[in-house]
Amino acid sequence: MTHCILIGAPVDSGQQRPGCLMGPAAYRVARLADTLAALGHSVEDRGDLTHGEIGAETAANPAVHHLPETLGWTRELARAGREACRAGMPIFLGGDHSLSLGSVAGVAQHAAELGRPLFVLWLDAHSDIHSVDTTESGNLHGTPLGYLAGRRGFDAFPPFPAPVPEENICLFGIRSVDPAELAALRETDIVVNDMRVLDEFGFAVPMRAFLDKVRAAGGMLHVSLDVDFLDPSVAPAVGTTVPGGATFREAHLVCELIHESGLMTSLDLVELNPFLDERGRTARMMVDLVGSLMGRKVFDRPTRSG
Ligand code: 6HN
Ligand code: MN
Ligand code: MN
Ligand code: MN
Repeated sequence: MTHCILIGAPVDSGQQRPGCLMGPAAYRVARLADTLAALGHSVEDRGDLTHGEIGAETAANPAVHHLPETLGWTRELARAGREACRAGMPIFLGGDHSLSLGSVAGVAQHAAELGRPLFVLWLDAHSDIHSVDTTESGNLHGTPLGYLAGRRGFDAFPPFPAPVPEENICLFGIRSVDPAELAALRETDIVVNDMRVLDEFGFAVPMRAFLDKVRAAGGMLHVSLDVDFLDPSVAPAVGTTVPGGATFREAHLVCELIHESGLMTSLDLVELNPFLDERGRTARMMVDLVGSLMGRKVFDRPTRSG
């Protein structure tokens, strides 16, 4: 049994299409807490955060927008995330993906305090490895992986508390990468499981390989689940749909494998835009995936932990 701590993060400053701020409410309406409780977990809903006081920071890159607001969210999420890690498993309810600038900062700080290595699994259509300097859209939801890996180009941000080593980061499901991101990825040892790889080997083999690595290192595992990891046919409620994503079963299998590993210690649910949904089906799909991540299964199967 896990103590699940829900942290609402109605962040929408990281992109320009209104609606992500309704995400936390949609997860609650889709009965996230009941789903977790039915699996035997305790649930504590800490409500929604705000971005707190904001300054007047500016970026050299003229495309960048809403920098002070995003910095405000980053500070608040890092604080709340670190605090929640001490009490249980934080589940961050987004909000656009810029929330991971803060959520992972809090989680990384906590892991460093425990002296344990942190691993990050990025389930996404995109690689999100821009910096404030390289983003062309100016949408800071395209930057969190660059920040948490400790890359350059984040002068406006607080230094990332304990950068995640490149080889501890795994991209899974990607199929849309900007030129500057491709150049960045080529410089790194980040594990890139793009759709080309997953088409050839399936989802289970590369996922198990990564989970085995986390286990062998005694690591903590942060999972960042972007709605657009899923194919738009099963998850239309996202502003950045890309065809060719994970099917219903592929996504559940990934979540089931993560559960069976017993390794996940924190989770982001990001990019849900309920204004784009069809009768709540994407919100329900995401809640069902959390069910699989937290132990829902058809038949008993041993869970490995540690
Ligand atoms: N996401 N690479 C594009 C950009 O605008 O920088 C898309 C970013 C998508 C962000 O997946 O959270
Ligand atoms: Mn505001
Ligand atoms: Mn993303
Ligand atoms: Mn994405």
